Amino acid sequence: MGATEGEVPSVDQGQTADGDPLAIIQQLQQQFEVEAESISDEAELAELRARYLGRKRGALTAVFDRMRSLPGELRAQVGKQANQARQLLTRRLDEISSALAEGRDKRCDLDVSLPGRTVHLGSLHPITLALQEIESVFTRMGYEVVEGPEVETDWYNFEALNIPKEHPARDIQDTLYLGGEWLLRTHTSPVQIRTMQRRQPPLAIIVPGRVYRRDTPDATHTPSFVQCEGLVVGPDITMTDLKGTLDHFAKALFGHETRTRFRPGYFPFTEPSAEMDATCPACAGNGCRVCKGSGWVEMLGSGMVHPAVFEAVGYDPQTVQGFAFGMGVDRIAAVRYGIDDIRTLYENDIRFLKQFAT
Ligand code: 2NM
Repeated sequence: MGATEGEVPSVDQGQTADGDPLAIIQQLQQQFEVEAESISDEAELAELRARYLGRKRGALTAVFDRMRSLPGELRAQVGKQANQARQLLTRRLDEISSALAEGRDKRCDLDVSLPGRTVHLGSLHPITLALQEIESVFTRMGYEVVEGPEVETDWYNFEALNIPKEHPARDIQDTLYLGGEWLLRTHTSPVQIRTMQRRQPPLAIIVPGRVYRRDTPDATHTPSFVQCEGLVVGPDITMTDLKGTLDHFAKALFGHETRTRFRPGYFPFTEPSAEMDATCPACAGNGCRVCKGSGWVEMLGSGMVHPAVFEAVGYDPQTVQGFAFGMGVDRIAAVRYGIDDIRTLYENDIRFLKQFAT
C-alpha cells in the first residue's frame, strides 16, 4: 500500500489546518484517490471501504455526523458535497472490485475466448466396420453370432470337416501346428462343429473370428486374417435357400443393384460347392481398379454341407440338410473401401486407420 492506514485519523477527527468541512471533504477525496491506486486484493479493498465509508470508523461518515452541528446554510452545502463524495467513492470502490475480479480470471490463465482443443477420438478398424455390417445383415435374417477358440485340435479343424489325412490343407506348409494334436485353427469351421455337437437343428449361425495359415504375405494373403463363416441346418434346406440367402446378402452389403453369379467350386466339407461373385460395387460392374477390370469381385465360398460332416457331429444326413459359406472379412473390407493390398489392413498405420473415422 502506498498510503498507510495511519495517515487518515487526523481527518477522522475532523481536524484540518483551517477546520473547513468543505476543505476536509476535498482532502478526503484526494487522499482516497491516492490510496485507491495501490489496492491489490479484496482484503485491502474492504479495509479501504471501511476506513472511508464504514459506519463506525469511516472518515467520510464522520463528516456526515459532524454536519448536524453546523449552521443551516453551511450544513446544506456540506451535505451536498459529502453526498457527492460518497457517491464518487462508492463508484470507485465498485470499479476496483470488478477490476480485481477480472484480474483473478487472468491469473488462472483462462482465456474463455480461445477456440477449444480438438480431442482426437479413436475409430473402428475397417475390418470391424465390415464385420459389423456383415453381422447386421445376417442377424436381421435371424442368424445368431457364435464364437469359439483359436487353438484347436486336429479333429475339430480337419477330421470332423471331412478333410482326410492326405489333404493338402493339412500340409505343414498351410497349418501352424502347436505340437501334439494342437494347432491354430485355419478356418472358423471348428466352431460350427462344436455348435452342432451342443445343439440340435434347426440352426442358423454366423461365426466371425481370427484364423491362421502358414502363408507368405502378399497383396491378397496374410498369415492371420479375419474370417466369417455361416451355417444353416434344418429339414429341407436346399441349394435354392443358399443362393437366395447369399444373393440377398450381397445386395444388402453392396447395394440393391448388385447381381451375383455362382461358379462351381470345391471344398471337402460341402457337396456341391460354389464360389459366389458379385458385381463390383465400386464401378457397378463396368470394370475398375477394385475389380481389376473384370466388373466382378469374389465374395465367398459356399456349398451344401457334406453328409460326412453331419455324421461326425451325430446329425442324421437323411433327415437334415444344410448350407454353409465362408468369406475373408478383410477382402470384403478391401472391396468395400477400395483397398488394393490387404496387408494395409494389418499394419495399423494410424494415418491409414484415421480415414475410417466417422
Ligand atoms: C466355406 C465354404 C464352404 C463351411 C462348412 C462348414 C461346416 F462346418 F458346416 F461344415 N462351415 N463352413 C464352409 C463351406 C466354409 O468357407 C470358404
